[in-house]
Amino acid sequence: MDGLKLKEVDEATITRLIVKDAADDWMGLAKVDVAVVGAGPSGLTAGMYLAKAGLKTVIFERRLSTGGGIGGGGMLFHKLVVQSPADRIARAVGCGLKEVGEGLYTADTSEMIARLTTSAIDAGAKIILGVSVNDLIYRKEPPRITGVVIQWTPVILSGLHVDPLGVESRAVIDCTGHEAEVLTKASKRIPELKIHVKGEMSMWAREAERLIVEKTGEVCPGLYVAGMAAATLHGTPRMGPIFGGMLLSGEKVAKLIIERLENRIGQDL
Ligand code: 48H
Repeated sequence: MDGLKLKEVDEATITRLIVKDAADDWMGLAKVDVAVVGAGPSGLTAGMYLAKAGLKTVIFERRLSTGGGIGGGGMLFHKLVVQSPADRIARAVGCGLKEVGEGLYTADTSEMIARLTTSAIDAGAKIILGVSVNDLIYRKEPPRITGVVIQWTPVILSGLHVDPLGVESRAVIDCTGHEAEVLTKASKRIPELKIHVKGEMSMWAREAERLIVEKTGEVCPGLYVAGMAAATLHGTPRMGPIFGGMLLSGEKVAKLIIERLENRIGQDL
């Protein structure tokens, strides 16, 4: 280490740099095109395609890491299964696949998390960790969702009452997985939306994968569902550690929103 010349920096400078740069980002994040809730496979895929299309996209993730349920693989074995045609998306993000049968592949969980995450970031999506979405912003006549209500996850865990902040968005996607947290909150707090969360059904991989893509879509104006949250909303089966449906669901919801927002350019929501 002889001769190593580290740039000298004091603590106050480090603090100012972090606070100023974060504040600059948050000024932009107060109003976005799309707020994605959850950085699991469906949320990261949706975020990537939305950002690629030029939409200002933020992904709020309540944990301090991305990937959601990918990391657990199948019962903690570090592999997951992807089937065609979702291998196209895995390849597009650069994830290595091992062909184990016709149209059937395995992948390492760590690589899938890393590739989906960097692809979303490279496309321009902003991923904010440690922030939970715990409510929605809505308007009446016609009833519609116009953003998300956010809070630091540690504040929620502490049980302290701290008023949250609102982020306006033209579309919100519930990609919160099994809990369908956003839709569950909306079903209780905005009854006029008539959202009924049925709860997911027991395992049937093939049917579940087909239905998850079919059920991905708009729930009410401004609010969309993708990934496992769609199974929870519509009462369709779970699939276990096969992830093609999650990638295709993320892609489908992004396409729907891109089409919808492009048709609405210049119109007030
Ligand atoms: C911010 C939140 C909030 C909140 C939750 O669980 P996920 O991986 O979800 P999907 O739908 O992208 O993928 C599902 C898949 O992982 C899975 O579980 C499968 C295939 N199961 C099959 C089976 O049979 O069990 O990711 C959701 C993410 C997580 O990272 C959460 O921490 C996060 O959303 N999240 N973030 N605000 N309110 N709620």
